[in-house]
Order: sequence, then structure tokens, then C-alpha cells
Amino acid sequence: MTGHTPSANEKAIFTRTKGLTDTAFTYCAGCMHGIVHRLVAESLEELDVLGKTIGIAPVGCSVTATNFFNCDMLQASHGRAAAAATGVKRVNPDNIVFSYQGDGDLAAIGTAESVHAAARGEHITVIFINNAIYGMTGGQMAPTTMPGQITQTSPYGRIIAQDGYPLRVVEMLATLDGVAYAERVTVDTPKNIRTAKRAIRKAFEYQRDKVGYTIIEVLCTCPTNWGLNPLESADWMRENMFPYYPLGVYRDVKAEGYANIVDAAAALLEEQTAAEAERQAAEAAKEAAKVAAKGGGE
Ligand SMILES: Cc1ncc(C[n+]2csc(CCOP(=O)(O)OP(=O)(O)O)c2C)c(N)n1
Ligand code: SF4
Ligand SMILES: [Mg+2]
Repeated sequence: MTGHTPSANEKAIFTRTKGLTDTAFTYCAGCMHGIVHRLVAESLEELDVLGKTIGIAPVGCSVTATNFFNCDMLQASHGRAAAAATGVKRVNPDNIVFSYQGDGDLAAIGTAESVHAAARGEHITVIFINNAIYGMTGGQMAPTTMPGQITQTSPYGRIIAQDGYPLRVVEMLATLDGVAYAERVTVDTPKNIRTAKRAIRKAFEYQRDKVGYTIIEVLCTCPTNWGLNPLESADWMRENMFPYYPLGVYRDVKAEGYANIVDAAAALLEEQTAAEAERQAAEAAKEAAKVAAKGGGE
């Protein structure tokens, strides 16, 4: 590893994580992919799982993630990362497997793979980079593009009546029984970066402990395709994306008191079965009362 080695009277207060290779990032200035890479890499290093981790890179700007993460990496075709991660995890159940996917990759061409991997409760961790645009291909509209947002394919702004509403991915996936942990974070300030780091690390801990499928959505900027400088981009994200995509935890089965998705799903079914029995009993009582009233009037 390159860099300055502290002498006896110097103290290192920050070192590059072993989870990243020495290769310099090729992302644009102000792009948040690099910050998220570091958080993923630091989490894997802290959990001491770098030697048994397999990352799945998507097609998108982070197609180059294979150069940066210091663990085994695999390249999946556009949208197929969750399916590739499923296969890798199923043959190596004790390894840590994550996919790292953009919004075009996960929420457009890869929607089916993503939804079904979550529904099956695959023991993988998905790092979902939502920058509201197709970055790599030059800034086309994505399913997560904001209403009114100008892109190369929505020059008059995203028109809801024509293009539909943006997808709220973690909210949608959090409704599925297979999901153990779903949180939306961002990395625009030191405080938010710390929250994002905690979330990413926790997702890997849940995977290690076989709790269930985990997904962390990270709201990110794409200054290049948004046509803004890095600071303006962060402001634009806070103003436009935060209200539509609220930060926070959408599902955490352990915080809800369950050991894993199996226990959580069983408890939900029990609750729903009891509620249905109550509904049927109330309906039967109503019917009986109706019959009795009819009988009384004759
Ligand atoms: C099957 C297939 N369809 C389309 C493409 C073109 N393509 C490459 S990257 C991309 C979108 C990337 O956007 P996103 O996933 O949001 O990642 P970002 O670059 O924004 O990080 C598309 C459509 C492709 N490579 N393969
Ligand atoms: S095009 Fe956008 S997402 Fe891609 S590296 Fe540049 S800023 Fe990042
Ligand atoms: Mg994108």
C-alpha cells in the first residue's frame, strides 16, 4: 500500500482501508460512488470478512468496482446482479456476497431479479445507488428520476402523466417477507456518512448471522449528468430527492424482536390468521343476527 508511514513520534489518525485496492477511483468529481465504496470496504475490513467476500459489480458507472474492491469480484450483465449474487451465495453459503447496483440496473432492467431475490429471502446484501439517472450512458431518465427532472430523454422534465411515478425501492421491498433489513441513507455530510456506514455494516452483520436479505439504498449525486457542480448537486439532492425518498429504516426484523425472516414471517402469518378468523366470526355473527331479525318479523 502506498502512502506515508508514520514515524515513532507521529500518530496515524486516518488510514486507507485494506478493503480498497491502490487503484485511484475513476469517478467524476463530486460523484458519491467513491464514498459508498469506502464505507462498504471499511465494513468488510472491520468484520474481517474481506478474504471470504464476493462482490457483484453491475453495469453502470460502478462497472469499474471490480478494480477498486479488495475482495473477489464478479461482473454481472446489466440488471442481473441479484441473480448472479443468488447463485454465488447458494454455492458458497458461508461467504459474504453483495451486489452493488445503480438505479437503472436495479430498478429498471433488473426489477424482476431484484424483487424475487428479496422475496426469496436470499442471504445477500444489496447496495443500491439511487442517483435518479442513468449515469454511465449519458444521463437518460431512470425509474427513480424525479417528477419534472430534466434528463437527456426527458428534455421537458419527467412528465408524470406520461412517464409514471418514480419507484420507492426500499419501501416496496420492505413489504416482502424475505427482507430482514431495508434502510435508506445518504452520504452528503459527515453525520449522514456515519449513519450510512452503520447501516452498511449492520447489513453485512445480518448476512453473516443469516438473518435474511438486506438492502441499503444510498441517495447519491451525479453532478456530470445533472449539469451541476458537486455542491449544487448535493443541494439539489437534499431539496428534490429527500422529500420524495425519506431517509430511514423501512424494515429491521431484529429491531422488531425476531431472530430472522422465518420467525418474522411466521409471526405475521399468525397475526393475519387470527385477524381473518375474527373477521369471519364477525361476518357469521352479522349473518346470524340478520336471520334472527328476519325470523322475528315473520
Ligand atoms: C442489456 C443492456 N441494456 C442496456 C445497456 C446500457 N446501459 C449501460 S449502463 C446503463 C444504465 C446505468 O445506470 P445506473 O444503473 O443508474 O448506474 P449509474 O451509471 O447511474 O451509476 C445502461 C442502460 C447495457 N449495457 N446492457
Ligand atoms: S457520470 Fe455520474 S454516476 Fe457516473 S461517475 Fe460521473 S458523476 Fe458518478
Ligand atoms: Mg443511476
